[in-house]
Order: sequence, then structure tokens, then C-alpha cells
Amino acid sequence: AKTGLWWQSATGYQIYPRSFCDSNGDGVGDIPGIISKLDHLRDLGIGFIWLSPVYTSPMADNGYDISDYRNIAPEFGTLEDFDRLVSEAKARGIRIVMDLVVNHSSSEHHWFQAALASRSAPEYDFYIWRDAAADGGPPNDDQASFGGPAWNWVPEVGKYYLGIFSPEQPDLNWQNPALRAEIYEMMNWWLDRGIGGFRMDVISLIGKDIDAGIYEEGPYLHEFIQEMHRETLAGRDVLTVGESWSVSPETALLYCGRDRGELDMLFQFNHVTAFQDEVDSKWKPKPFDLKRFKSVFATWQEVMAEDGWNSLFLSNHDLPRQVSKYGDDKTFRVASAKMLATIIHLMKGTPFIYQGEEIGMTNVKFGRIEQFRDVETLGHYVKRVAAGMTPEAFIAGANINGRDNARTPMQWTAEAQAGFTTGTPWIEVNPNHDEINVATDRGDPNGIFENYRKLIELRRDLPIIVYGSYLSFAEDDPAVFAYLRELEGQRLAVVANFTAAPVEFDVPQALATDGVCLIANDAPRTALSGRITLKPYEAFAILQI
Ligand code: TEU
Ligand code: CA
Repeated sequence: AKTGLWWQSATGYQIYPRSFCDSNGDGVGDIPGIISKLDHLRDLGIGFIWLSPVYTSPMADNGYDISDYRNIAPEFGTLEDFDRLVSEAKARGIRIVMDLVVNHSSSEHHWFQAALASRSAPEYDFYIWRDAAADGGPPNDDQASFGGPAWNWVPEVGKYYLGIFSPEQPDLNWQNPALRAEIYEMMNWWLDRGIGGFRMDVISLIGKDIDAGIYEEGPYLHEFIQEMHRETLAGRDVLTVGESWSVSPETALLYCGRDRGELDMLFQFNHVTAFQDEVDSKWKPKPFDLKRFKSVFATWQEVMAEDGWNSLFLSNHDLPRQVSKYGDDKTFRVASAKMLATIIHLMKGTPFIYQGEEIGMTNVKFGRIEQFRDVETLGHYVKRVAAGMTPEAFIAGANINGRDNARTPMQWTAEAQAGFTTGTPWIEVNPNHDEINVATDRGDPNGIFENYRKLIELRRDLPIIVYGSYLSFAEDDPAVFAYLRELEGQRLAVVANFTAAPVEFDVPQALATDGVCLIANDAPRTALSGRITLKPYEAFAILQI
């Protein structure tokens, strides 16, 4: 793989602007709020921010429905605020990676409005229209991600348009070269403002072939990404991260192989979908299985061993809080939060921290559907309850896996509304902010923040963490996650107990190591051999030089 690139030794931090910091008391986080917290991120040591969308939007999906790609939503600030964010971040060694949402626009975008107004407008063909079926119904039964049919009837046009997420998010027609040119021009406009790159929303959907029924990883996908690269990214020192829920180990290098001229890395979810492979399993979650989980990570480490690059994460704005999902958000919250961070951050790839993860924020427990805000949760509630699921059962599932878990406001202090806002937040603050907040955690030398800070620093300092090979151990052990990194005669052994009980671990000969303890969430260990007893959620890493 390529080496020596800034994003290979950097750690990313995702900000969901609506929930990060509200500077003016309207209950909605904003760009001036982000600027006011940049020192927190500088102290953490991150190299870039992935900023979830801040563009003008009616906010049907909190900004993943863009109505003006060249402006900032008024509730988030202005273009001047944005430019100030870029320069204030730069002054702290942090780049701003923007979210690029171009599989679909908002239905309020002027392109879509022009398309509705006239079938002869050039923008009409920027969207995907089909005739009704013989019975007047939609062309097929495809369902939108957020509930309801994917096809939407427009009487004035006399056709259906495609919205595979929601009717407010009409899919763009990438087959149209004029649309593609508009998108590339817009990307260059942002790149010229000095941003650090793009995280590309559902990028694997843009090459779809509707008539063949292919949405994901369609026949035009790589042709379009290569064209995008030529027209916008080539010759610029920026980071590109492609989000995909469908990419597989077999197709991954098509996006980020060194000679492809496409993207730098993928943001893929195989460790999530491994447990959501049945209809409804998001709302009726399947039990965790460490063996399966480990094998997914081992596969992806292997796929990217010589080419391409991984992103490393357990959390984002679409997923539950990782300490609640994979750790223990009660008795062992601090230990398990550190354990998860250690396992993820010492793999090969670029780690991403989701806001609040660095202090071990947890899932929220809502009791009533009125407390939820997420378009996906609300859409599926209607759909599942109509299909016979009880509201209680749905809410129980949403409390475990729903997207609002990650979207409750960032917990800065123990004060009212967690110091997020002086007003009424757009979504309720997690009541546990009196205990879990930045001020408390950072005040503790054994806090979770300090553990993350150290991991980020280690990655910046040690090439073995960035470039070392990855070898997994204990593949059949249901409780222990263990791997070895190796680079030019150096060895780094990483071991963790993924359970709330003590476990005995017979260290395989080839993993045995002694040297310096780089990080530990319990008493430091400098030797690894024979039979050891790991404390609940214990994790450590030993470097042998
Ligand atoms: O998510 C991609 C996506 O496919 C989601 O619908 C995902 O399946 C779901 O969130 C899992 O619960 C991206 C964005 O990250 C998400 O926030 C947007 O809602 C979506 O695209 C549409 O833009
Ligand atoms: Ca605000």
C-alpha cells in the first residue's frame, strides 16, 4: 500500500453538528459551537474532523437531504462561520473532511423543483422517473430505507420518481453527464476553500441500474468514481472515505486499490451486518458472538494487508453507542470503553471516533415514541407496528439499535442540558450526563479521554501501529480478542477480555511477548506467556523491540 500519507497516522473524529454544541440557545448545535470546542479536539490529538452535513437542508434526515450544496444551513451558521472553522481547525493541526451526499438531493433542491415544474427542464433528467405499472401502481415493489415505497407518484408529471431513502430524498440520476458535471464543480468549489477531503455518503449506490433491479455496486459505479477522481481529486492532498453498507471483501479493493484512481478508504459495516442479516433484525437484535465479530475484522485486515486501506470504527451517527452495544454501560463502563478503543485503535487502518465516544457516552433509554426524532426509527415504527409488532417491542429494539442513541446531545458538563445548550435541546439529553460528561472524565487521569489521547499519540509515534502486519490469535476463543502486529523485527501484542467475567487465557507460543506496556486499563503488563487470568474487560498492549 501507499505509505507516508497524513491520514494513515492520523485519527479522525466525527461531529454530528446538530448534537455537538449549541452556541446561541436555540437548542440546535452549530458551527460557532464547534469552533468553541476545538481545543478539546486538539487536546485529544485528532488529525481531522469528519463533519456530518452542514449544508442548507429542510432537515428531513438531519442534513442528509441537501437543498443547496453551496451554502450552510442557517441553524448551523454561515459560510463565513464555515471558513472560520476551517482556519481555526487548521491552526490546531486539524483538517475538515466534509460529508458529500450525492446519491440523492432534498426534494426542496431547486433542481427537483425545476423537474417538477416541467418535463422539458434540463433538471428533469437529474432525477429517476418511471411510468406507472399497468394497474397505475408503482413500477415495482421496492421499499425505501426509511419505510414506505421507494417510488413516489407525482400527478403533475404523470410519473413516479425514485427515493430509496425517503420521498424527501429523491435519487439523483448519475447517468446524466450534466448532473455529474454539476457535482464535480461543486466539489471543486469546496476543495478550493481548503477542506481536507470528503466522506462520501452511500457512494456504492451511484452506479445503479434501475431497470436491471441493481441498486448497490451497480455496473456504472467505478466508471463514475474514476471520473469523479479525475475531475476533482487528482493532484490534491485530501482524504476520501467511501461509505458502503454493501461492499464485500471481494469488491473492496475496486474502490481503494492503489492503482484504481478512486478513493483512499472505505467505511464499511460488515461487523454490523454480520448480526443484522435478517429482515427486522435491526429492531430485534441478534445476540453478539465474539468469534464471528473477530473473524470479520481479521478478514478485512487481511484484504487490506498489501493494498487499499481500512477505516476502523464501532460507532457513528447511524449506530448505537459502542460501550452499550459491545461493552458494559453499567458496572464496567470505563474499563469496557477503554478495552474497545484499544482493540480498534491498534489495528491497521485509520480510526474514527464518534463524538462522545471519547468519554464513554451510552445509549439513551426512551420510553415513548414521541421522544424519538430519527426518520428511520419513526418510519419503521409505523411500518412494523402495522405489521403486528407491539410498540413496546419496537421501542425496546430502538433503544438497543436505533440511530437516536448516537444523536442525543454531547455531554460537556453535569449542568442542566449537559452544557450543550442554554435552551431546549432538539432531542432530549441523556439523564446520565450528571455522571458521564467531558468535565468529569477529563478531570480524571484514569478517565476514558486519557486512554484515547494516548492511543492517538501512540499511532502518531509508532510506525508499527500504522504499517505493521496483522496476525489474529485465539480465533475460537469466545471471550478473548488477541492479535499481533509486526514490523521490521518489532512485535506488538494486543490482548483483551471482551466479557464481564475473569477469563483464563493460554497464551499461544507465537503470541508470547515481553517488552514495554504501551497501554492498559488495569495494572500494566510487560510480559505475556503461559496461562494468564484476565480481569473483566481487561485490555493491554505490549511492544517488544
Ligand atoms: O447511511 C446509509 C444507510 O444506508 C443508512 O440508511 C443505514 O442503513 C441506516 O442508517 C442504518 O441504521 C447514510 C447516512 O450515514 C445516514 O445518516 C443517512 O440517513 C443515509 O445515508 C441517507 O443519506
Ligand atoms: Ca444553535
